Amino acid sequence: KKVNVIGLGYIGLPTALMFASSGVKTVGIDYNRKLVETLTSGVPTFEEEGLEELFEKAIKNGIEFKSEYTKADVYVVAVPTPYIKESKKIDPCYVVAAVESVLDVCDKGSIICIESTVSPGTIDKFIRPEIEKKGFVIGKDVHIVHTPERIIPGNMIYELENNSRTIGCDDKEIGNIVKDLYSSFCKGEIVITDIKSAEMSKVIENTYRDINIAFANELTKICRKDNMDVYEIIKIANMHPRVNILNPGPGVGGHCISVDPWFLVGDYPGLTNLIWEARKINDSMPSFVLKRISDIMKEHGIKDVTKVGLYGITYKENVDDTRESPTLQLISKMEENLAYGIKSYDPFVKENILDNQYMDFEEFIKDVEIVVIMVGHDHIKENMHKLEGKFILDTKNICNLSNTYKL
Ligand code: SAJ
Repeated sequence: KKVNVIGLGYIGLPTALMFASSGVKTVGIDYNRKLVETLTSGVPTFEEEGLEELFEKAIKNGIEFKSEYTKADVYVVAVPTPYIKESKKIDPCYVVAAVESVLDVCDKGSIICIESTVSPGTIDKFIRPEIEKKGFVIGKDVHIVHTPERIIPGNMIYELENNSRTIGCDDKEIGNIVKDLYSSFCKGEIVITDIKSAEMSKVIENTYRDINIAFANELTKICRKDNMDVYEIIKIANMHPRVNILNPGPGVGGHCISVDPWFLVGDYPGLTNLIWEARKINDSMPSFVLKRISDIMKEHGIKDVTKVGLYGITYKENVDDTRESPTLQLISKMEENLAYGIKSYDPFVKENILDNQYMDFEEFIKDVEIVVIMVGHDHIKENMHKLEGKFILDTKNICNLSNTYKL
């Protein structure tokens, strides 16, 4: 089988490389010509454990990168699915555009796999009508399948190979063809279901995690009020055989967990109070951190916020993705309220995206009195001793130095 993977971002690229490395004839397609050029020149476009080795193998196996759609047996669509801020509903424009472009080139009987996360019912509401409008009969001229992914940035390559997967389809036979294709690299169990159940299960997986993080964050607020150590309390509670509370933190970032629950809120208003409340709690955490910073400044008579430095700009540890990151949310809150000049540094962020962002760790440390650990990169764990003598607000519970404040 020949596969085209459309959208070469955080999900599409490793997936395309995985297909190619496993011997599937693969073309990666992205409308961003510059990205295609970079990939064609043999350079991966983001940092991820094991990605370079996989890239080399895929190139040896003849993977191609293009901006134009080409003919294939199976098209895997992995483009972003943002949500509309006002209505909280999904904006399927990129998926729809990709499917339309596939229809312009594909042969009869081609299979289109939507790998992008979509809200339950999106394929029925937005994709099917688009295909039919173009005169195609679904199930005959073209087949539509949902193949949501579950890989976690930071451990993507391992999880691509080892996670179980879901295939949502109208027709079991087509489901089995897609299952065989993914089995070229996926060793996990592959379950076949209907399309809407596959859409729903993907979205609720991320919603489940969001709600559980919100619980940990709410506990943090409760414990802070009475000056109790939330980490100690969670550690003890988690000794119960059926309790597993997640880690509190400065907020929930990334393009998945902070976005997908909104799909449910948008589509099921009145039925999603818990989900909405969890989103609000997680979104309130950057302001909670800001309040902690201001308390610490007051305690030590520090008036100048340029003495404060945020360590970590990405949405989580050891990745270079800054989408929806708590640090960016915190800074935007400061700008709204205080127009402050808070400093920042991140070893993974090589471009200057913020005012007062440092490119050099040592200089950053030299210039600040309060360091706020926003992200637990391995880099800071290895350099923790360099924070000796500073006040530290540790939102990740990774620092043992004196003068450390917890969340
Ligand atoms: N976070 C906490 N406390 C925790 C765990 C995470 O505050 O205990 C924060 C992180 O710091 C980060 C955010 O939540 O800001 C999300 O990070 P994450 O590591 O939980 O998840 P993602 O967004 O990197 O990947 C998720 C995963 N989904 C689930 O674990 C249910 C991944 O498996 C999905 O494939 C991915 O979303 C996706 O693409 O949908």
